Amino acid sequence: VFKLMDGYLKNDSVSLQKAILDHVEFTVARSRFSFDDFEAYQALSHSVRDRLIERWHDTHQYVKRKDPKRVYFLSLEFLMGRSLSNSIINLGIKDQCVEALSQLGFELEVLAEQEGDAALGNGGLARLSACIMDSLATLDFPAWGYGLRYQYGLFRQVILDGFQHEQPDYWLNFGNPWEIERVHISYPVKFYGTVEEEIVDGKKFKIWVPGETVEAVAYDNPIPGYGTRNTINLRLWAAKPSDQYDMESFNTGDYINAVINRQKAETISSVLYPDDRSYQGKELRLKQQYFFVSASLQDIVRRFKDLHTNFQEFPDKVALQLNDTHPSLMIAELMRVLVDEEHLDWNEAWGIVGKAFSFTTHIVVLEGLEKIPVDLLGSLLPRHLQIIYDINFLFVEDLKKRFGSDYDRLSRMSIVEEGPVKNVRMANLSIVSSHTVNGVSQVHSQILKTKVFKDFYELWPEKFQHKTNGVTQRRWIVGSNPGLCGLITKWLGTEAWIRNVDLLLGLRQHAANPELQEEWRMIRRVNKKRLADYIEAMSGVKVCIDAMFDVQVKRIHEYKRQLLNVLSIIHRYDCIKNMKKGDRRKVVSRVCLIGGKAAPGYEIAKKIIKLVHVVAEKINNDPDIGDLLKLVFIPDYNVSVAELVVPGSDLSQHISTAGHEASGTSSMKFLMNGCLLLATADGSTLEIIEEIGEDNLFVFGAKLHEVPSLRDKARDFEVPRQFARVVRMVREGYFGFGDYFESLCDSIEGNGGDFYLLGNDFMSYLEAQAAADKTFVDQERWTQMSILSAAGSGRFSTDRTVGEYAEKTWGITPCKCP
Ligand code: 26V
Repeated sequence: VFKLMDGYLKNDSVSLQKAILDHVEFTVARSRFSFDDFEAYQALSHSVRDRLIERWHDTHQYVKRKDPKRVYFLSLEFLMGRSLSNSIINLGIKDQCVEALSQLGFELEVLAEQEGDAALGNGGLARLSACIMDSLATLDFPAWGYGLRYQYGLFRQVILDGFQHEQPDYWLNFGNPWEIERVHISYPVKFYGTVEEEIVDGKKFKIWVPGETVEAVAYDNPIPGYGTRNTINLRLWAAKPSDQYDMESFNTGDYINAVINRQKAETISSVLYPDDRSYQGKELRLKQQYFFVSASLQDIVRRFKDLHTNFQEFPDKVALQLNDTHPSLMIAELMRVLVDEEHLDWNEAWGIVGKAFSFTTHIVVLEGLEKIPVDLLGSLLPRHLQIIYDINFLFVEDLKKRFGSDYDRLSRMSIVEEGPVKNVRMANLSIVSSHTVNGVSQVHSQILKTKVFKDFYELWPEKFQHKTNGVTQRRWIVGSNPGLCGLITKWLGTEAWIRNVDLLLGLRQHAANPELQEEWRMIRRVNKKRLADYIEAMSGVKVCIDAMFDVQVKRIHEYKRQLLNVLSIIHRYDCIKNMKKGDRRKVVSRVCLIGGKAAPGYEIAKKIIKLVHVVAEKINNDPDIGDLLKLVFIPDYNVSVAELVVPGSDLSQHISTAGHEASGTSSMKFLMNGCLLLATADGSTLEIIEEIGEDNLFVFGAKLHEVPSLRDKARDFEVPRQFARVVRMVREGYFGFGDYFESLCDSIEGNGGDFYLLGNDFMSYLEAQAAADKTFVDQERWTQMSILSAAGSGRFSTDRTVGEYAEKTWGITPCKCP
């Protein structure tokens, strides 16, 4: 219907308008003379989707014909957020869409708001996956993403009386125009059963006789590149009952219950695990991981076999990137396929595995590493457990040759952890089986080599690489801050920075220019106004946009120290209260915003959320304080809330105890948007300091090398009286709920010591805060720092990250669709 003579859909506003109206009538099934915002959103999305599909097809055909080496980005989590605006921007059809809609009486921005977030992930690791997909597409790399299509994404956070409650995120309720259901692309995934032997041509082979089969069905999500036709695929798997699933129940004659039982198969992909700190050895989680791994590998092997017969060529055509250890069962699965099904001998298969996999870790502390109880693995995947044991046996034999009877070392490095409960250490498996291992910031990669994976580094120094994370400027400037985007383009005289972000450096030379500064402030003010309106709508708190918007938004964790932030806000409040009236005029007004989700079982994190609310209640209703200080908790922080918050912030906080944040990526988004950072010398902040210079942000706190000795001394450390005072206020119920916060206060003052060193960093934190206040008064200086921040943010684009992975880890080159 839509195709014109040249075979492609047209992107002018008239064609788009016709497409929208046709979709209103034939897809949404409404009258083209009367439809509401949501229906218009649906119709527009389908019009955009059609255009995505064209390019996605072309990309596939072209890449298939060229058959270059491809990278498969394997991740259990993707935090994609909304797709409409991003797709329109990357397709380069924004102006046309705006025009087409305006003649129909609609606004693009309003329609975009109709879309719910795709929140198939927890935090940093998952948003990184999404940014990486955008860069892979934009840089024309032959790449695929693989993930799970959870029916329930990350829980929705609802605040009742200041407490977090979790509600289901049934995001598919109103349909999802961005996915393509591929009913014909499905694979059986097997569980349980036994391992037997079979003889083929006189040779013995192990054969897994599984007990249960579930079907994995593909849902494809086109990911368009910017300024290119290349549109890659994010393939997400959903579980469905297979024809064989639970046939026994049918044979017993209980038809209704048998049908109901079949739905159990679907639970595998039903819900995302929301705790991003602890692995609890739950069977469902393990099933999810293997379900993902098995389906993805069958798909990858099928694609390989379409054009190749010799598995020795596999690593020349396939790079398998493990996003943390979550997909690392694929190592055992590839061995199983090669040895048991393809009948390669073990060493050949092992050589192929070792050339195919690369592994990125996103954790800093040993305790954060994933372990799977041997019993659980043995019952769910008996053959895989054997394979892992065999890999380990050969590995430990090698170690013995090298390190003799250094049994401590052998037991630390072993893939199998002995003890009352035996576990498989997934990171050890991943390191042993991959050709490269990398951390996500310079300091993180260093910590891996010297601490977390020290033994492995000593064994294989050449395996250890480093890749600093990034974020995509397409979503985080062009999409979320169109005002700044236009201004940057104007001053650089080109839009080229959207694909080549190093060009942002060109802003440096104008940083002191009053004309740019004025325009820069204007844009930032508009963004602040938008954020202020949102704050008021959601919390009822009116905030003044002349105040400094001071923001900390991220998952709530003790190590991220939201508590330190709250304590300093209490201190600020206390100071203002105790000031003479006349002195209050000198106070720099602040609007403090804190947002983020706590894992449902994380008691302390939940108490921090409650504390923010009680402190906010007191401060915001204190007539002595007025506009000098406001505190607001932003509920249900997610990607689309971030798109609103980031451009409207003046100061953003990244204040983890040194050595605890592997990288941190939200700081990079704030930096790109010209928000100043208040930060500790941790994770990627160290590189940000290197790039923009110490003078252009506010750094404080203990340094990495000081942390261990400070911890040793923590018990004897005499905390500053200002710190003791604010903690006492909380403990003694100044804000109400006294008892309730007892354990929270104990976590920083009790016998366990102040593990995250809040007391220790408090004074230098207050100094950094004071420096921020002082600078804010000097708006010229502030604006200059703001411009220099954005100018120096180029290094923190995933375009750079992905380019480095492609060259140094995956060995792939661009394959640009003409
Ligand atoms: C663990 C678990 C355990 C149980 C199931 C669900 C789940 C999901 C995630 C995790 C590990 C989370 C690790 C993570 O998100 N790390 C963050 O990765 C960012 C990207 O590299 C980095 O910027 C952050 O510093 C790091 O904390």
